[in-house]
Amino acid sequence: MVVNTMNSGDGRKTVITFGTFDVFHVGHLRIFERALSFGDRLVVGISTDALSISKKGRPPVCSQDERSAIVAALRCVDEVFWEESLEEKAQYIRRYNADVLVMGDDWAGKFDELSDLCEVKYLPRTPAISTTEIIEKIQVEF
Ligand code: C2G
Repeated sequence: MVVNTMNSGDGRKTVITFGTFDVFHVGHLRIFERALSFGDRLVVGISTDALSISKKGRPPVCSQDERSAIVAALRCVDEVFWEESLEEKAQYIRRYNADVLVMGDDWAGKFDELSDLCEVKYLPRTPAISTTEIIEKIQVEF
């Protein structure tokens, strides 16, 4: 079900997305740019270090404060907040009056149940770049 009313009340369409964004790379930037194309403002949930460890089984290279400082400084990002749990998306969507949730297609189908709250979109990942690949490359070549 597509919700086509603006949740933010000021006529601006709010897009929300989430991630760890560790060792920030062009794949992260491209998902922000594409996400923003579905609305007027972009709000980003930055996974805390604790959540990132539970998601990825290792601590992020960059601390939550460093990762959020980088994302918050981007022109295409209007606001950042801490994502403390994968199960609290409905609360975050309501808190930020989000009209659209955008995630990479590695999460395809995982958040469909939220489509009664907002539009849910999965976008193709940017090929041939990932934080894991960057870390492996540095470990091998440097
Ligand atoms: N991404 C992408 N292309 C890449 C790498 C990442 O489009 N080459 C997207 C991912 O699909 C995701 C976002 O960038 O939507 C952030 O990726 P990660 O930092 O790896 O975050 P992730 O572990 O997917 O966290 O609640 C959801 C989670 O917090 C998402």
